[in-house]
Amino acid sequence: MNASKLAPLLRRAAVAGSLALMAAGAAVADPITLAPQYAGQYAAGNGVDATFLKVKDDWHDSTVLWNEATKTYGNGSAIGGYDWGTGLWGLADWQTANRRNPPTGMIEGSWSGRVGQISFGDDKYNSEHGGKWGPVTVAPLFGPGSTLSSQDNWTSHFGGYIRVTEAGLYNFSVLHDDGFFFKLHGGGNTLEMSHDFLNPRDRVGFGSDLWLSEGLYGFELGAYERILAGVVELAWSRGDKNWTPVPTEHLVASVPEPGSFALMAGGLLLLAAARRNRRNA
Ligand SMILES: [Ca+2]
Ligand SMILES: [Ca+2]
Repeated sequence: MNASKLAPLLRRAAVAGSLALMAAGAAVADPITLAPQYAGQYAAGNGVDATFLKVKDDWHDSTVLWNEATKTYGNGSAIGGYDWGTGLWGLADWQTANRRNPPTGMIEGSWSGRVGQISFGDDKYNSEHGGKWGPVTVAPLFGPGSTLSSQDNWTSHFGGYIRVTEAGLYNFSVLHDDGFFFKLHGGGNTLEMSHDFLNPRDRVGFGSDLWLSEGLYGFELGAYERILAGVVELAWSRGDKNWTPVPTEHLVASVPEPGSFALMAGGLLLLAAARRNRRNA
């Protein structure tokens, strides 16, 4: 088998991750049972924490590998070494941008905050592909008043918990352009799927449905787009491949702790004291 035939197979394996490998050979994959990280009924969430980064379009230090002879990703030499190799090309570059201290000169702008359902993109996605794949919210980076140089070369990062209130079959998918990784934590296990490098936009889900029960499941989602249209959307289905974005009330930023109300009340008291001081000043 030559490299060009092998590459799509490898890519498919990477997309579906270990789940597809476990299901190989089975006509219909059995559901995978995943216990929650925190069992029980939890109050509705108000979204999760997110960070969006705008990488400079002329950033020229990609460590994604490219084989010029076979025209394939994943081996060869770093794309940042080629004249044409500016911007983001894959998960390795996502990791570089999202380091605690990204390289000087890489990041042009950023936005961090709480978001509701995870369904974001750029103007080009909405105008050219929103009709087919569904319209999304324009990423906060590119909101009104944005002075960024373009809506290309941007990353997103979301983390928190998915709140399940009814036991049953579920699956998760990520609509992406150009790439992503998704991790789901429960019962001491982590399920992961990813789509590295540059890809035509697509929605990718786990190869098997998951049997989930009431509670909170930790998750992390990272995505990036290089040029033209960009999108990231986390959706779920109830065992029927009927995808809808995970609703905001099922996205929880942090596990409620006993005594959190007392902490909040303490915070309010401090705020009140600060206001009083200001008035006296
Ligand atoms: Ca774009
Ligand atoms: Ca794109």
